[in-house]
Amino acid sequence: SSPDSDGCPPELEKAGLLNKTKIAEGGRKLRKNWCSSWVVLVGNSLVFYKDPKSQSPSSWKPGSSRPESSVDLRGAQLHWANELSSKKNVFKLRTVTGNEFLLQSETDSLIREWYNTIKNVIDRLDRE
Ligand code: I3P
Repeated sequence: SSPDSDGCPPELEKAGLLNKTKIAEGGRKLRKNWCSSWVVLVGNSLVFYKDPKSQSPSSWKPGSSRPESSVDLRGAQLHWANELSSKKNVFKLRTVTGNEFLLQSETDSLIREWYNTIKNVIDRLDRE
């Protein structure tokens, strides 16, 4: 994203591999398609990249790979959503535009860290 008013690029808060599926687009329900995704939280956005492991080594260069999609966290809602999946450790992220994602990890501590970090960003933006 673009530099802030102080001229500094937004800080990278967190990055890692999570399982992801989009379940709604603009409020319209979608069929689940779980994929492993490289997720980066930077500034006010959650940015999704293809899992580098699913790409050929030659096609993936750090820094030059294009995001698949990105989510604006301003006004977003975050909820644990284990009832929405047969998988464990699932939370749902809903954007103001009505896009909904499920994110999941087999590792309890990891998913809790992601939940808390995203929640902190959403809460900070709510107070602005
Ligand atoms: C879906 C697939 C998903 C599953 C989903 C199934 O079937 O098995 O993994 O979600 O369950 O419908 P398909 O591949 O035929 O689309 P979970 O893994 O999150 O349970 P759901 O329809 O109950 O959401």
